[in-house]
Amino acid sequence: MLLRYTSELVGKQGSGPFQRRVSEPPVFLYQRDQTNPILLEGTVLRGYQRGRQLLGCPTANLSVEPYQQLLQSLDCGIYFGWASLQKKLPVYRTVVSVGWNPVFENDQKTIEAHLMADLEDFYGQHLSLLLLGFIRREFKFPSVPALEAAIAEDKWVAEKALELEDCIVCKSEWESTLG
Ligand code: RBF
Ligand code: MG
Repeated sequence: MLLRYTSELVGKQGSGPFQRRVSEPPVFLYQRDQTNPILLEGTVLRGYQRGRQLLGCPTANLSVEPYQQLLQSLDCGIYFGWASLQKKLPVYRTVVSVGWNPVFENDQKTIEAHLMADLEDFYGQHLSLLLLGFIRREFKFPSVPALEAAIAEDKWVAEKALELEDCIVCKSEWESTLG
C-alpha cells in the first residue's frame, strides 16, 4: 500500500493490484492510525446533468463554498473513497472529481461524486464523502468516449483500492457512526 500522496509517487508504473495500462497507481491519502481521511460534506446541488445524460455517470455535485481553503490545497483530479447520504447507512464506494472539467471548460471548480450504486435521485440530500486516495490528475481528453474510458478505469482502480484492509476498516469505523 502506498502511504503518502507525494508527487514522486505519481507517474510510477503500477504493480500488483494496480497494474494499469496507461497511467499510475493510486496514491493513498489515508493511513490507518496516522492520517485521517478527508471529509467533505454538504447538500447535493443540481449540476449540468452532463454526467447523467452524456457520460452515463451521474454525479452528485457538492457546494464548494465552505471549502475554499481546502480546495486550494486539494489537487485537481480524481479521488476515491466512501460516501453516505443523509448521514445514514449504507456506505457507498465513490469516485470523486475535483476540478475544472477541462473537457467541458467549466468556469467553476467543482467537487462531484459518482456513487457506485444504482441510485434514483440524490438532489437536495446531505452527502458525506471520505476521500482516501488520489487516482490521477484531471485531463482534457480529446473526446467524450475517451473520457468515458478513463472514468471506467478510475472506477476499476477505486474498486481494487477499496478492497484493501485499511479501506475496509475505515468503512466499518465510519459505519458505526452513521444512523
Ligand atoms: N472531466 C474532465 O474534464 N477531465 C477528466 O479527466 C475527468 N475525469 C473524471 C473522472 C470521474 C471518475 C468523474 C466522475 C468525472 C470526471 N470528470 C472529468 C468530470 C466530468 O466531466 C463531469 O462529471 C461531467 O461533465 C458532469 O459534470
Ligand atoms: Mg453532477
